[in-house]
Parts: sequence; structure tokens; C-alpha cells
Amino acid sequence: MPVEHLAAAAGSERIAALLERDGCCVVDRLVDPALLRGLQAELEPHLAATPLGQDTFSGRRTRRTGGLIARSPIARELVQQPLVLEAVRATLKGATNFQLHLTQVIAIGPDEPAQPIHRDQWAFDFFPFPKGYEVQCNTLWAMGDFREENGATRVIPGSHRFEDRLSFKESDTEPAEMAAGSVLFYTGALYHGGGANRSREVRYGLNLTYTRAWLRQEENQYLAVPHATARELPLPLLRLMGYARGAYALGYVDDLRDPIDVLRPGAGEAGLGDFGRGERRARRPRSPSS
Ligand SMILES: O=C(O)CCC(=O)C(=O)O
Ligand SMILES: [Fe+2]
Repeated sequence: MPVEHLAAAAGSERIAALLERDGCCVVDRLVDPALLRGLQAELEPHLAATPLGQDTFSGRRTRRTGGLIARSPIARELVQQPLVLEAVRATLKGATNFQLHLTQVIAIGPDEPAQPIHRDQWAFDFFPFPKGYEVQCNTLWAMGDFREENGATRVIPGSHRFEDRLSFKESDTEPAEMAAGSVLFYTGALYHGGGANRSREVRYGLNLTYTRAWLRQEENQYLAVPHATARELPLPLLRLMGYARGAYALGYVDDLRDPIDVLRPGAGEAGLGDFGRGERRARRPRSPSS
């Protein structure tokens, strides 16, 4: 079954519905490809300096460049893309708040074989989360066209409902082909992997992922972004990076202080901050009869 594509005008509800049904979908041309070319230009010195991967999972002909909040103003914009945030919120049902999990340009070089098919949520020490309970919602933006030949991500639509710890062959998967500026959404439970690059060009993808705020982030935003830089960033972005309590109590500082108060004295609030408000209202205790 091929990956379903939606138009950029599709709402977050439609995306979340497809993520629930298939575990993945593509939104075509959500941004102007020129924006992603701009991102690539901003990151050029870092992309050139990034070492190749050291194992088959990272890819020995693949470069993974992170720290994008520190390094690229366009990445700051893209991690906060409103439709993406709405779709993430709708997918991570019941989450009091969610956070950025990692920021990474994945540059798959020519002759890279296919990455092993996996679930991203295996990063959480293979904890068997209940079926249908998504802890992670991911985006992979096509910086150039994603074609089967140049290493488009391989996915198995519907596999977010499969048993855990399965292995697959390339022939079990579909390439998530898409034009530059498009974005592949997929959940932490979807079986997928980077495609083999049988072309002469590098395949550039921008991976921006999000998790429930009670889990540990893959990329450590507190150390990846120098505090002098972080102090200048807008509050909603800092909240998304993890300068917030996860749910009610996780990650507070000393005397139950809001972590944002450390960066920006006086900016903190007693409670969850921007990303928790609506959810907190929705989660007020109800009487047993209601
Ligand atoms: O680069 C891709 O297409 C996917 C990479 C991936 O799934 C991963 O590194 O976890
Ligand atoms: Fe992955």
C-alpha cells in the first residue's frame, strides 16, 4: 500500500487521522523549496564538517548534522511550523505537553545501502508501549526531491499496529517519494528506514521529531544550544525545546522553579507554560458520573 499524500491545505485533523490509520502520510509542498535551499545554505559549513556515520544504522556514507536550533534560523522557523505542531498535538493524544526530540539533517551519500528497518521509539530502550499509544510524532522534510533511486525513506504503512521487534526486507517497504518542500509525517511506532541511495547525488532530508514531554529527548537541547543563544530565542520555542516542565513535575529547578526562569529570570510561571494550558483545562478532574 503506497503512502497517502495530502495537499498542503489539508488540516491537522486529516493528518492526525491518517497517522492513526496508517502511521504515516506525506503533505505535498508544505513550504516553498527555496526555504529548504536557504536552510542548506545556512548550514553549509556544518554539513561539510560533519563526519560520516560509524555504523550501519547511522550509515557509513551518511552525514547527520544536528544542533540546528543553534545553527539555523530557518530550522527555528520549521520546528514551529503551525500545521506540524497542530498535527503533533492531535497525534500525541492526552499529552499534557510535548517537546522537540531531535533536529537533524540526514545527508545520504551515493552507494549507501538501505538502513535497517526500525521503529524510532526503540530508542526508549525498547519499552513496549501499548499499541495505538503514540509517544513520538516525526517529520522528515524533503530538502530536494525524494525519489526511490536517491534514497527516499522506506515505510510500511499500517505497521505502527504490528508486533514489536520485527525485521523486514526492502521488498516489504514502500518508498516515500515526494517533491522538495514536502514533509513525511510518521509516528514513533512506524516501521521505516532510510532508503538505499543508488544515484550519484546526495539525498538531503531534514528530520525534526517530537515526543511526549515525559520522555528523554534524543538530542540534548540544553547542551546543543549555547545558553547565550537560547536566551535570545522566543519563549514558545524555548518551551518546545524542553525549557518547560514535562507534565506537572518533571524537570523543575531547585525550589519548584520553572526551568525557563534559569535562562530568563522573571519569565517563568508557576506551572507548565505555553504548551500546557489548553490541555490542563481539558484534563481537570471530572466527577465519576460525568
Ligand atoms: O533518512 C531517512 O530517510 C530516515 C532515517 C531514519 O529513519 C533514522 O535515522 O532513524
Ligand atoms: Fe528512523
